[in-house]
Amino acid sequence: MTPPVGIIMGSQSDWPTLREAAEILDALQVGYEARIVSAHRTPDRLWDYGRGAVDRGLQVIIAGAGGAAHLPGMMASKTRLPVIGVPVQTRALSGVDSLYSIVQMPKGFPVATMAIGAAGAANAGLMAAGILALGDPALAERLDAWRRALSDSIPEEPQDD
Ligand code: RP5
Repeated sequence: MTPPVGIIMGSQSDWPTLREAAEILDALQVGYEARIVSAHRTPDRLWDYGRGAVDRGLQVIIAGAGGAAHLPGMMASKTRLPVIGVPVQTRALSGVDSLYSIVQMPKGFPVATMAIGAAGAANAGLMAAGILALGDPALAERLDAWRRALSDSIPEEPQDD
């Protein structure tokens, strides 16, 4: 059975970043699949994934890539499902290249672009959960509880080291 969230990434080297999204989804008991789908190295796989996404029952796609990061935008061109883009941090340009590649989509094909790196990937998981929670009251409650726990973990006063 197809889970609601597809996590796709351009390379195995992106997984340590995208795993942050997976861990959030695990914590919120949201099902996902993780796949390597490269815009440049496996374009046919990208096409097939995008073409079949709706019919397979996916509801949200998280797409992470680094450098010339065309994966999220190309996926948005192939499916009407919401695509959440995660710019992976790169060595050469620190992920600014990834961010610019993902965020500057032309009118008509949006990608919801997160922050660079691990925080962006975690937020992609939360964004996907928030979208799914619109039609899933039990998930909405779990997401509210997750947010309350985060707030409760923040001390009111700073501590000395
Ligand atoms: C992109 O190229 C991937 O998303 C990755 O972030 C970057 C480098 O890939 P590898 O050379 O590590 O496979 O397509």
